[in-house]
Amino acid sequence: MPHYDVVVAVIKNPEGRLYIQKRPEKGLLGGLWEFPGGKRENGETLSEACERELREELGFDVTLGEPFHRLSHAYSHFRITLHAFRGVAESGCGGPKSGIPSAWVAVDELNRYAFPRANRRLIEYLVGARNSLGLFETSD
Ligand code: DGT
Repeated sequence: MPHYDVVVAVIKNPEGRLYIQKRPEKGLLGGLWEFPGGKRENGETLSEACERELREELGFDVTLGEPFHRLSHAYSHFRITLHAFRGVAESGCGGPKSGIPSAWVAVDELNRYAFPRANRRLIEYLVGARNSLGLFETSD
């Protein structure tokens, strides 16, 4: 079974909200929300891959930080290791380069969005670690 290293960025803005975007309706995991990122290509380090994916996907600048969480997940035809990096958007609430929907959400709102199965443990981690990660809770 093939194995891929997948890098994603958990990007926060000055309000402590996180950037998510919607995968295209057609294709693998269509219509689910995700953190921006993708598969590492041959010859890239994980952070190089993450920088590239963000350049390809996002219409705003991100300062990429360290990987802070890693997990493995098996789909029916392949396995992934998901590496989550911290990212900081220095200003405002930018969006994707393409026209796909996106949102800036508080960490406690993440569970209102349907994510790929592999993200469940990452989101649980984010909710549990929100204070140490400097993420804010919503007041509603
Ligand atoms: P490609 O070249 O069409 O295979 O696509 P890539 O490398 O741009 O990226 P993508 O997003 O299709 O592949 C990432 C894999 O990881 C895919 O099997 C879905 C899975 N995955 C699970 N959770 C996430 C997430 O939060 N973000 C991203 N980007 N992928 C996720």
